[in-house]
Amino acid sequence: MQKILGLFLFGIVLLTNIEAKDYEIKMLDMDKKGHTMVFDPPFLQIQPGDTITFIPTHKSHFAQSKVIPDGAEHFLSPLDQKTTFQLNQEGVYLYVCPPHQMMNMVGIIQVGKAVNMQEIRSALPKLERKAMTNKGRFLEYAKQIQE
Ligand SMILES: [Cu+2]
Repeated sequence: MQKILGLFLFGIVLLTNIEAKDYEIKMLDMDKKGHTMVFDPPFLQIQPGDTITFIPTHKSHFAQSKVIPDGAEHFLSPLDQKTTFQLNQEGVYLYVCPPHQMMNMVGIIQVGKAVNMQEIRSALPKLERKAMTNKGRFLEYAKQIQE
């Protein structure tokens, strides 16, 4: 009986590991559609425990979280370095590329359910105001959030 239980638990651990996924986000001077200073993809929906990896395809970019769910940890990738973060806390994360925030190089990650929409709604217009070019991106990406 104990053996069976052991196998069962081992199976659950395996299953959990298989199901956690990694998502790559490229940091680009220009994407295929001609968008300048852009994360690709700029919006992701993932599950708690999944990881995101920022890929420095082009130089002089990095990623920094700006608004995160309660209890979550902020992330900050070093300049020009491939970096992976695990997002365990459910909710919506807003992040930017600090050197190109004026060009609205920004992104959104939804982890599980969008539990912090009130905070996100008030933060989006404030972050948008920092953009001198590529205006409206944050609001456009936010349309993909599943509520
Ligand atoms: Cu950048």
